Amino acid sequence: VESSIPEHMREAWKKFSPTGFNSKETFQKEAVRHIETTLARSLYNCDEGAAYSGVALAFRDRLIMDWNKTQQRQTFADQKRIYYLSLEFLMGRALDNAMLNVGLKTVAKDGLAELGFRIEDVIQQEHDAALGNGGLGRLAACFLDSMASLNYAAWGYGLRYRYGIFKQEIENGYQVEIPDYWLDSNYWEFPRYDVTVDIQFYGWVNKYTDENGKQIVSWQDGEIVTAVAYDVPIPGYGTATVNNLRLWNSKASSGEFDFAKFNSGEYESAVADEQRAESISAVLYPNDNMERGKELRLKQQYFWCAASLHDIVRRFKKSKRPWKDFPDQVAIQLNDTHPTLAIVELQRILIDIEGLGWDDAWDIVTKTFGYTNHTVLPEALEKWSVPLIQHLLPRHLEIIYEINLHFLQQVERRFPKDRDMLGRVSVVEESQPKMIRMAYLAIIGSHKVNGVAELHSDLIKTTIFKDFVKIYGPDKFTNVTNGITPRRWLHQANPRLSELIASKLGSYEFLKDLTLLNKLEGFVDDKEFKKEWQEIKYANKVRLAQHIMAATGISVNPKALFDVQVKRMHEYKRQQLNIFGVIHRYLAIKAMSADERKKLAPRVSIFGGKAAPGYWMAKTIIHLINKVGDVVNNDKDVGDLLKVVFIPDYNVSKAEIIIPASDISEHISTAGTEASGTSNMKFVLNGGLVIGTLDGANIEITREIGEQNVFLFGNLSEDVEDLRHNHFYGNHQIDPELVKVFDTIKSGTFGDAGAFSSLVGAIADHGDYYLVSDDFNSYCKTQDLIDETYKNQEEWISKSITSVARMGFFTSDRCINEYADSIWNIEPLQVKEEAEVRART
Ligand code: GLS
Repeated sequence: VESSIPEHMREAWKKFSPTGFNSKETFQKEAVRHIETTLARSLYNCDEGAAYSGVALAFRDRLIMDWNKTQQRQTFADQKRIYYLSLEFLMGRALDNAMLNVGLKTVAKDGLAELGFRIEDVIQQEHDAALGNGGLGRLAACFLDSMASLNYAAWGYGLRYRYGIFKQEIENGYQVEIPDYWLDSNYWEFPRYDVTVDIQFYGWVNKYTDENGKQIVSWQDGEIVTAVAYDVPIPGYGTATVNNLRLWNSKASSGEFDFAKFNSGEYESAVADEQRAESISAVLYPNDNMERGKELRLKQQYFWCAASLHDIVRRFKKSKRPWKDFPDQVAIQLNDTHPTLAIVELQRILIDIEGLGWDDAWDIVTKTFGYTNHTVLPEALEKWSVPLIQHLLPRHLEIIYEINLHFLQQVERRFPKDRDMLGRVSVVEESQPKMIRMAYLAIIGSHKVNGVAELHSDLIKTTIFKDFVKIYGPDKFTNVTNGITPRRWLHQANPRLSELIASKLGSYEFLKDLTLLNKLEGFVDDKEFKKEWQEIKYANKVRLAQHIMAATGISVNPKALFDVQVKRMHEYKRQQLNIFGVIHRYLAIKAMSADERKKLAPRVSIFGGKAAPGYWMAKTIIHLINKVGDVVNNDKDVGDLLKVVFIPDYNVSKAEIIIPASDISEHISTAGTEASGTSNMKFVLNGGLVIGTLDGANIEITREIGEQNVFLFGNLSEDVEDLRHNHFYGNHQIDPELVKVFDTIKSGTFGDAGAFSSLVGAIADHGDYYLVSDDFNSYCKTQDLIDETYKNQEEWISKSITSVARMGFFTSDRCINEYADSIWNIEPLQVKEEAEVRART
């Protein structure tokens, strides 16, 4: 690796290269030094926040040393790299993860105790990095963790939003959104003011022939916004690899353009330009599984794609290789269609700037990209209007048309008799206005397309992308079932369970190879082990009960069965089915004799999740949950038999408290709608059982852990179409028990019935698109079975242990290896310091 410092002058440098702490004393020294100098605080005004800062800075120093080395090693090795492009990275907190991966948490714990602080309290000071909506963003975060842990040379590329997903408060039962300004005291990012890319918008396309007769295309004028890189270190577990997540921040370009304005006295308009530029990376769009088609969103997408592409190309060009080698050095994975413009941008760079011919360029492009689809919901499939693209990105629109032309010609040659096919698969939808179908563009520009669970990958091949399977053949389409990182979702969230498992398995090796969990099956009949297992679940429930009390003022009994549904609020996820089931239970309890009540297992129904601010129906469901809670929780006659809790502001760090405390969690989407789901995996890995439909990854979880360990219910995805048809033609009777629930709501038991009329009406009068009434009966019966099963705690714990033992498949390490093998064609980079890192505790 080159250096500007002459060889003979490197001695002093090497002598003073920092080494970071490695013992309790040196940790204390570093933390105190940071508190007193970096933060200018002292013994007399060091609160938990300042203690957090000192510890974060001390660990950060250690991390950076490995980070620098990793980057040098990867540059030196000059091998293929993975670039993971995602508009969302739902990282959560970083310190605990850094401690685990640096491997000096015990040292920090003891060191902090002597300084007067509890490590748990210090860790909780950190603000979540919440640059994502839900599963899609959290998946990206788990993937970064796995890529680093497996020593892949990988970069994440995203946007540095000033505001992450909003904070949710509940007022009078309604969701209220509060902006999430998260950047104060964020020690985990490094601005790289010297790494910038100028990004162009608007303008026009100039075409002419130069003196050599060559056709020149140039995109001229318009507006320039500068992208500034902010780097976030991503440490791997049990290895010295620390990868990089590069987030782009937008700022006004400091080109002559602006100076001219300032100088000509247009101060105010220059300031306005500046604010407009900064607004590009200002805020995360708060929709999950829903696209709104806003111009600023398209600007975000192009800004981020273009900046990332130029960065990647710049790095490639340093290697001085010929362009045809690009796909051997670069694999770019598109996390959903949000980065599809990267395909167009690379083609533009290659033909307009680097002077390659169309076909050579296109060959490079398609070998470079892979596209992951994360949903089949029509409202989530991205389309952008042609006039909007024309205005914002005139050259890109031309290239899109040309890509489409080449593609349609190829289709026409293959299917000369199928005239309708051309209209169906065209990237341009012939609507008013015309729309660009981003998913089609992503398929055409990639060499592999994958879904995120088996059922989902089958569905995309037989429904939304059916024609493309005909055109390209089935091999272009593949499945990589999602996974989760066991470091965060077992070890960090549930340290006692992780420790118990390690004590039985002899080491923490299972955190690197999750299939080792299968050895736990040997202990399902071990009385002592089962007791400890149960005690840990109970302790986790006590911790959650404390959180519920602090957050909502509701007192819940940790001995009750905790039934949890936490995820984004969405009609397809059917929180309404759950709350109707709760109302049904409430009515049943009210009608029970004292004897019957004694036999019933007390239950706490726990909900959490954000609704997109513009999604009225989802907000209505939150409102109903809270209103039902108000009535049920204050009904003395019901007491502990039933409590209903809505935990506000569900996020990654709350998930870490909630998930280990569940007895049952709900994954009850209409079959065929939830592409995968990933919290289902987290709950089972933490010893909770699940109630679920045969949807997404529930199917594979069931296959792995055994049908006897899952509470399945409801209709199958292959029957959904017929069932919807029945509703449409009025051949459907609503279950009488559900009618009673509706009558109770309509009678005003939970407050103004008018507030819920659209929710009830959607099911009773408007076709019940999500088939709540079709699955209600089966859902309630399955809930009764859960009550019965829970009474036999011996059996319940056995199911819990067996399930955990069989969850090895769902680690994101397995996913990443599958992507590396079947899509990226890349091998890990060996790291020799690995053993040393793994020896640290
Ligand atoms: C999602 C799906 O809805 C989830 O089922 C899936 O687990 C996740 C990650 O693949 O992607 N798609 C989406 O738009 N948001 C999601 O969470």
